[in-house]
Amino acid sequence: MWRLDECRMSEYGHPMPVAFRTCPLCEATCGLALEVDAAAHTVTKVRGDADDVLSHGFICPKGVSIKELHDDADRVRTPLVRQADGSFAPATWDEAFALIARRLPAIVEEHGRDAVGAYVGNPAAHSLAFLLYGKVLLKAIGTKQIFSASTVDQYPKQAASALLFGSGTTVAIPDLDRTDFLLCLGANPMASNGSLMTAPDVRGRLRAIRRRGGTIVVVDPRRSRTAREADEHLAIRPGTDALLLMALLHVVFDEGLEATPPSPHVSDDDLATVRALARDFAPEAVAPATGLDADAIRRVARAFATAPSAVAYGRIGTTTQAFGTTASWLIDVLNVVTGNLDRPGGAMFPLPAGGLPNTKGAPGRGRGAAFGRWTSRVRGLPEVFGELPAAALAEEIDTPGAGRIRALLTIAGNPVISTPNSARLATALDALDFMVSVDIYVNETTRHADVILPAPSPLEKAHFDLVFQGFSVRNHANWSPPVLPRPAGMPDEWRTVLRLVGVVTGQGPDADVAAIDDFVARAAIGKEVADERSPWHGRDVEDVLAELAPRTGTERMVDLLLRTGPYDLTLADLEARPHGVDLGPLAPRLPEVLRTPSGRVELAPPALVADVARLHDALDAAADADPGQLVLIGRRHLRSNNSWMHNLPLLVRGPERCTLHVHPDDAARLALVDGAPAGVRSRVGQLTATVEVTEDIRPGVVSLPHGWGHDLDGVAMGVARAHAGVNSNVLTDETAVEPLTGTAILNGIPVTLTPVAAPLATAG
Ligand SMILES: Nc1nc2c(c(=O)[nH]1)N[C@H]1C(S)=C(S)[C@@H](COP(=O)(O)OP(=O)(O)OC[C@H]3O[C@@H](n4cnc5c(=O)[nH]c(N)nc54)[C@H](O)[C@@H]3O)O[C@H]1N2
Ligand SMILES: Nc1nc2c(c(=O)[nH]1)N[C@H]1C(S)=C(S)[C@@H](COP(=O)(O)OP(=O)(O)OC[C@H]3O[C@@H](n4cnc5c(=O)[nH]c(N)nc54)[C@H](O)[C@@H]3O)O[C@H]1N2
Ligand code: SF4
Ligand SMILES: [Mo]
Repeated sequence: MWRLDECRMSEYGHPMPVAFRTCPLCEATCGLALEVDAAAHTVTKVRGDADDVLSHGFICPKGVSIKELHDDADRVRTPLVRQADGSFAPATWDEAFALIARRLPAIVEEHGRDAVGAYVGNPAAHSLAFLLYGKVLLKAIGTKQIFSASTVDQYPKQAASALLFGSGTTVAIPDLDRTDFLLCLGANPMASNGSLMTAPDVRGRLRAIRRRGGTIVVVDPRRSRTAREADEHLAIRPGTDALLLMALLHVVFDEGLEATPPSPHVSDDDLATVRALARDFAPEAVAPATGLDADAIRRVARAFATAPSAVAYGRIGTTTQAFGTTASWLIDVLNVVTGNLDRPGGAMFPLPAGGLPNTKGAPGRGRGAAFGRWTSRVRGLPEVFGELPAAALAEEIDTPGAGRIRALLTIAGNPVISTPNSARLATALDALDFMVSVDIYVNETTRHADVILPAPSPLEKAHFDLVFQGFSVRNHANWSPPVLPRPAGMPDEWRTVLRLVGVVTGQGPDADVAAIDDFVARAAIGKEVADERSPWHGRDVEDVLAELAPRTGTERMVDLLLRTGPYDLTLADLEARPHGVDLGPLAPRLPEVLRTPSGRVELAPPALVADVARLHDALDAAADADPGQLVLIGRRHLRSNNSWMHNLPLLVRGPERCTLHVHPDDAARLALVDGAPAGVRSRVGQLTATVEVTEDIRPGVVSLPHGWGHDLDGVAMGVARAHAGVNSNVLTDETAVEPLTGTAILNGIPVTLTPVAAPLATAG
């Protein structure tokens, strides 16, 4: 099934076919060149694809490890079904689906649709099966109990973007390759390879900024690898970015540095509102709370506002914190007020080939965003983008009453490691009547399942990064056919999703997947033919369906999206271009990109303006804060990927990565020793971590990466168990959520540290 795109001679002198495909492992979407050994059903070598239109040969160690992932003997290859003794036994697909069809509909029948919960994890955002059919499945289940990794991640940014621009996928992306000034808050793209900013080879792109005379300022409590690439590093106190941003705006307004007019797409009233809001946040006023020097804030504000172009960009450190949505909003307010929204070198809107909500419907105006259309059963937390907060998943399972979750479906997610108060969630999962996981490992979460349905390896699946092409620093499109055929009996992942649709819609375990797929395609075509702006407007649904034949499944859906998308492209066009199609630098899209009711950038959304009261409280609270209180933040390492790639020897070798960073002053004060264990305790839990004393962290702050803690009973990942580490989410607090989106506060957790020689009292 591989294509002979190119042929190399192997070191033994026989020809080796090379296949090209996009790496699905992170948002950078690098092009890989893979030497294929079809006979052995594997690849022999992984390189960067020098001709890839976006990544130009860049690759990171995770991309190289795709071979180990494919070969990993612990990767699940057949359905697993829990036995009476609690162990898993392999089953056929028919047996697994027969069991699901027996159990799941019965629970719905007895307890209603909301008795079934679903949690969708991060890899689903890179998987065509879930991107194209996940909504169909969730709708078919008909439950409000939908959770995902997005509420431990980026929803604050998407919510702020939806309020400003009218849709949650209308995110303004830093125009990294043309900017003269990058203000990077709470992101470490040198390790993460960029997020909500698809930009392979971040290091090259950052260095190019400085080479062309530009400036980089990084705001982070840690001197991260990105901070080391910067001209200036502001070691902020965790959770206070919104205060800093207010102070930057204060200086811009106070010193008359705003662009005039900043944008024809912003109303004078909204501008006046944000100007008035910033008045109380002079640099001197926020200095104590942020821990930053007022002069430094003034200097950065002036430099940002007077640079030929500039862009503020924030990620995890600004979203999974107490002011996530407000900080995300203020980042864009700073971009707008300084004239940097929608201009080259500023924050711009991509135009992806597969389209987004901002390429559909009437350009320039829309219904805007609505949140809180329903609330969670136990805590009354608001719905956001059709989901409830992941921080509320455990209580929705373990709190009795009507509407309690009794059955759970996890899809490419590991919430036991990734969401706050992991211990509570792990216990709750055991209280379920039934659990199904679509996943490739028996890990901390899936070990609780009754049935695990595996997916093909990434090399056995087609790939098209539908979402992240829409967050890219350059417009491009790249289609990857499978590199290797699927093993006998292994269905494509989209077929598994649609077979689940069959079960939950009462069609039994053997529903006609092809018929469901046709139904979905017809519905999508039906929308296009009814849309007067679609190239298919007025056409006959069956004619269009025939035109797309013989493609089915994800291929047909991608072809459909391309043909109705903003460029004149078909899937066949992309199939002919294995290195992708470059669609040019980002171009201005205002006002066409907007879907707000006013047809403007709504710079002062009432919900966010109201949240400024909490910022005032934070200023007051800072004055009374206990200076000795340590707070915990997270971090990422280049050779790690959330919780699930620690079973790959290439990535875990070398020094221990799951260490607790502690500043020398704090270590001395608390008698903590580099390399020795320390007890860490929070409101919800405690663990023991290895201390790494480093000047790179701000005093008063400690940092532990997330995604570790693999030594739990039942985890069938040999390498990961041997490099278990500890789970930082044992410490994070499920009751601490950002109020606007319910996103978990994962940065800024109050903790106490003790040398481990002093034994800890039991249970926190
Ligand atoms: N404390 C703290 N917690 C955090 C974060 C933090 O910074 N600090 N970060 C948060 C963020 S940003 C995220 S995105 C979440 C991630 O949270 P999750 O998405 O819940 O966790 P992952 O570790 O990404 O787990 C991915 C799961 O998908 C499975 N998988 C991998 N590939 C495939 C596939 O092709 N098909 C299927 N079906 N399954 C597959 C893996 O085996 C694994 O079980 O964690 C969050 N948690
Ligand atoms: N190698 C690797 N790459 C990844 C992942 C991975 O696990 N490993 N995960 C992927 C995923 S799912 C995501 S969402 C992205 C995330 O991408 P990034 O957001 O770039 O992720 P991090 O590297 O965790 O960087 C967050 C930074 O925020 C800082 N920080 C913590 N609290 C605060 C705060 O209150 N204020 C400020 N200003 N900074 C703070 C931390 O010290 C850290 O350096 O990475 C993706 N890429
Ligand atoms: S940076 Fe991301 S996309 Fe690129 S090779 Fe590494 S994991 Fe894959
Ligand atoms: Mo994420």
